[in-house]
Amino acid sequence: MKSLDRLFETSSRALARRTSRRSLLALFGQALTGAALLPLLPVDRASRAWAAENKADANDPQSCDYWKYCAIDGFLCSCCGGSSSSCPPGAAPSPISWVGTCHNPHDGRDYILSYNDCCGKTSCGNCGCNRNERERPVYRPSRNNDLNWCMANADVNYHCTVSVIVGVAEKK
Ligand code: ABN
Repeated sequence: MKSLDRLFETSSRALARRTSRRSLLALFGQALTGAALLPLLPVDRASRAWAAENKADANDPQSCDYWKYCAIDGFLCSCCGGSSSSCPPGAAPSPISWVGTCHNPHDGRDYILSYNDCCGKTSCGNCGCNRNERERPVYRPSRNNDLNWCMANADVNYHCTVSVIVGVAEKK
């Protein structure tokens, strides 16, 4: 143990002899600058590039990233025995709904979508999806997706949600 102590003592003394207070301060400054510049170093952006290139999910009606689902909140009917725009057998579409505007990456146009809840069966539970592009507070109910739109149906049980194109959004 003593030899270890001695080793540390001699190396510390040697370092102290070789190093002035000013150079220690300089070293400290360099370390600080290095730490500050660390976030500027190039990072692996491969995953982000992968996501940008693979817009496959924007094409998949069973994926929450499907382009028509930009303002949906609920279970995707396409994962519940229906499709992106039709209710599964045994469930009835709500006659009232909320609307959103989604960008279609395929033709570069913006579409107005009606999000109707499908009602009359218990909650589907598959592919829950909550996206809120341009969603408005609940006091603007037609632009809000946090409501059970089966409220006007004879059977108010919520099953899943569809998205139906109702028009093309005009650019001003
Ligand atoms: N519009 C979908 C939904 C249904 C029930 C409760 C909240 C949201």
